Amino acid sequence: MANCLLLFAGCFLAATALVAAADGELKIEVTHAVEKCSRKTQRHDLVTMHYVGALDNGTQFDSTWERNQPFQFQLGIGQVIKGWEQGLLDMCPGEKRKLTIPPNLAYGDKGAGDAIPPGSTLVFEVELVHTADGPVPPNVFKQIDVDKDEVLTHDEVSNYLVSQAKQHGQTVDKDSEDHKNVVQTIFDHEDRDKDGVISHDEFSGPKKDEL
Ligand SMILES: [Ca+2]
Ligand SMILES: [Ca+2]
Repeated sequence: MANCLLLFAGCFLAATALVAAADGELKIEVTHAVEKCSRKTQRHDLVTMHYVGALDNGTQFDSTWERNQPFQFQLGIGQVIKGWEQGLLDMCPGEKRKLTIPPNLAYGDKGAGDAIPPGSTLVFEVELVHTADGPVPPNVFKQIDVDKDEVLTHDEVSNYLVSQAKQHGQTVDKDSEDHKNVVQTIFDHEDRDKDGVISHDEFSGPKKDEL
């Protein structure tokens, strides 16, 4: 649920940049502390963890323990919900936390699939298994903004997605409804002021040249 199966940028844009209904605060409780470790989680780390996710009414929707397979992802590049990006930093392997994540830092007023209704507050019990250096992400904004005018148009985003798909050996028909929907979904999430372009400020993906 939290990971992104598609390999191009539109995936994380669509998955993470959700418009907030009302802003709530992330609550982080350390349920098992680990005092000393040689390395704590930081941005861009490749993180391996176990988690169980539930709605705030207690309904569980996912558990890596039950699947017996920890989840791996990279922190700080928009692969996961914001509550995770913020709530899993500075953590030692073995440490356990309980994260209570308001909808604006989770799946917002859209929800996710059947399991997570719109406006859900999510409760995750997480255990960090392992953390290691990850690759520094490219400046995706720059890659998309071909004409370098510091805003992303529909065409630029569309061309970028096509080229990314090509790199992964897939062909995308620019005129297909599916593709248009993907681009539109990105604009629905990213073009917050609805002026038809995505500004540098609005863009939620990687956009810095260095750390
Ligand atoms: Ca541009
Ligand atoms: Ca805009």
